[in-house]
Amino acid sequence: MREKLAALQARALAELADVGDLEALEGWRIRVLGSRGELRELQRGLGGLPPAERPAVGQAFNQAKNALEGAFAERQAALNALALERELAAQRVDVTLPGRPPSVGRLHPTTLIIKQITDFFVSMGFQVVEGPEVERDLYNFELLNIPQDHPARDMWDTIYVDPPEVLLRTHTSPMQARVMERQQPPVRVVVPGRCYRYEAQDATHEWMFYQIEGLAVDEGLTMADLKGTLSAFARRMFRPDVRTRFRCDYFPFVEPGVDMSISCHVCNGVGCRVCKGTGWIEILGAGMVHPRVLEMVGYDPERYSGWAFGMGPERIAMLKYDIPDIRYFYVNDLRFLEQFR
Ligand code: FA5
Repeated sequence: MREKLAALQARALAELADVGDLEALEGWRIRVLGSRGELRELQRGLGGLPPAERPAVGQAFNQAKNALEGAFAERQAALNALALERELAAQRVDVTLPGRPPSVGRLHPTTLIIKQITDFFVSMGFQVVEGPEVERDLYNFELLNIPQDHPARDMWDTIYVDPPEVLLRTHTSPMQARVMERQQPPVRVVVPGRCYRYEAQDATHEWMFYQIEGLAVDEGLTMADLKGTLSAFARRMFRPDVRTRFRCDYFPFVEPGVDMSISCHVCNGVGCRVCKGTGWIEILGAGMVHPRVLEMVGYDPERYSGWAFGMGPERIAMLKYDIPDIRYFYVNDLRFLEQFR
């Protein structure tokens, strides 16, 4: 029995020395030290020995078991260290690689252009105010001198939320009445915000777009203030030598009403594809606030006069940055958006 035990121990230790990985080591443990392993098998023979020999042989078994377990633990520690070393080598970080820059957010081109436009008017003493996109017919039409059944309502293809009173504002002009009814002149505000129209999309029309409204009311304001301020705006926004042209236009809430064009930035007024051969590009609608509008908010039109304008910032950005299609603004294509900061 002792010889068998010594032989088992010697063979098992030799095998252990050859074990090369943790999986093989576990196999060795089960085969040699497991509950049905070789050592246990041999130990079962103890019962057949004369009682006098049993204690000494039993002790020899314990020594062999301790020696094998000790050798196993040592080998296991060595193999664990080896495995860790291999893993670290495989996952080595190359500290010389260039870092990955964190992606930084940027302003949307509409936000950028609105900021540029409102910054100009703020520098001229205007305040920036905002108003509701879901609006009442009263403010979107009635108080702007566009009564029910007035044919001018056809100028705005309206999306109704709860007809006939609640709608999505078709322009930012409703804020004219909202501002005037809560303050006395002098008034100088610009109102950027989203507008909605039930219309087909094309390269220059969206069903959701922004407008910036402007309104100035005080004693003694004239068309000269309107022209001077808006021409200064055009020079700041486009080029110092840009020319402006005002022509008659109709909006029920202004009298007289005008549209303002700027000299074409591509051909400088000579006539080209961009300005359709006219040399001019229309950028906004404006006019002197209609006396009826002043009256309806409780201002005395004999004492006060005002001027107002409305422009589309996307259309301004399209001109300024040579963007061929308004639909690029709201499809969230990063290739487009990443060009602005
Ligand atoms: C108006 O909406 C008037 N409220 C402007 C105004 C205000 C006139 C104050 C007088 C006094 P109009 O419908 O022309 O006017 O729109 C003004 C600007 O909004 C246009 O010049 C254009 O730049 C922009 N706009 C209008 N419809 C769209 C659309 N579907 N998509 C993109 N921009 C648009």
